[in-house]
Amino acid sequence: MSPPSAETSPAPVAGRDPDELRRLYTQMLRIRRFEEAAARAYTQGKISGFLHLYIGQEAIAVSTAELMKPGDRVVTTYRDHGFAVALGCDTGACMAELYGKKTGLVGGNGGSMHFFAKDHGLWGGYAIVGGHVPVAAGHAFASKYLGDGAVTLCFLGEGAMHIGATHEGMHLAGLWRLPIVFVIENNQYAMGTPLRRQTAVDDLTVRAPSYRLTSDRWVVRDVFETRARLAKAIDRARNDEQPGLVELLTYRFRGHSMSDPGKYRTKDEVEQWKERDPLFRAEAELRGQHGMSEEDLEAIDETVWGEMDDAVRFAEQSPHPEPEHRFLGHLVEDDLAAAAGHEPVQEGN
Ligand SMILES: Cc1ncc(C[n+]2csc(CCOP(=O)(O)OP(=O)(O)O)c2C)c(N)n1
Repeated sequence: MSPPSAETSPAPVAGRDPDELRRLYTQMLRIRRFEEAAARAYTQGKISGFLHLYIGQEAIAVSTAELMKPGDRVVTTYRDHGFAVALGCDTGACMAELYGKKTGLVGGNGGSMHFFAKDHGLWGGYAIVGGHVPVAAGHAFASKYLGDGAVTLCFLGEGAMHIGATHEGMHLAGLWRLPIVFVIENNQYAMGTPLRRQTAVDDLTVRAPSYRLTSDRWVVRDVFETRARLAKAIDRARNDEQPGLVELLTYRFRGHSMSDPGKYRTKDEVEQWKERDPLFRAEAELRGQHGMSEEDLEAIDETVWGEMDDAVRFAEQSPHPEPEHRFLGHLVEDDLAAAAGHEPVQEGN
């Protein structure tokens, strides 16, 4: 696949605060190492079910977390771990969720695809492609109705742009001028299907005007640039009644899920995208422009790995939930639960 047409000249590095870059780099690295630790546990048979990794897309979740104000909401897909980590969820609880343990983010009831932490602004990972888009529009409608000033950020893969529910959600957001930004994480493939075999257009933001959404589109190579451009879309949605559609050209370096070896792409293509990898570029900038030593970079990595080792240990030592715990947080009528001999459903997180 040739480089996307939205490729622009290299991002400027002058005047960038090295301490800030180091902080953003560390956040991206925390997501990558979390995902690598999860992949290892999965390969060892300690995690079951589906596991979709966010490796390559970290700059998007990190930029988002930087921009969110209290009350703002993220509604996303099953590729949700990166958002939880970026939004400040405890990595032990995240890992325990993957292990299906009682100490997990949602008590082990959700698993990889259904992370949820409303206190951190994460209003769900959703497994049905496009199904969460009207849900996100509903969140934004609630904000507008209540006048709470919050913005909803709805993340979707490019594959979700070919789903009816997606367009129903965008349509209402545009009609009702809802405080929402739809962010397409175009990682080039929906499972093994490349974009050119999914849709007749290259640029997915061509659909924005038909819903009266503002739009922007760029290659995610730089965390500062991504943060700055996302900030504009969020600001317009929050303050000017201008909902937006943003297409972010990115790449997942692993397969669709752990069961996909990703053989449908060439080594050259992967190498091209590795050069754009925001994590790799941030590290190169820290080393090259800001004179950070190998020892300092290694020290950051060791600290991050230490956190992930602790998270894995926590998950492994945590108890499995009792069978009746599986009813918690589910939409089950209390009397049905009672008939089945269980406690009424508690308000869960
Ligand atoms: C409605 C629906 N159809 C099919 C699936 C199976 N499925 C799971 S992920 C996926 C691909 C989605 O690709 P994309 O939206 O580009 O997101 P990505 O996985 O690349 O992040 C499909 C078809 C599903 N979960 N939901």
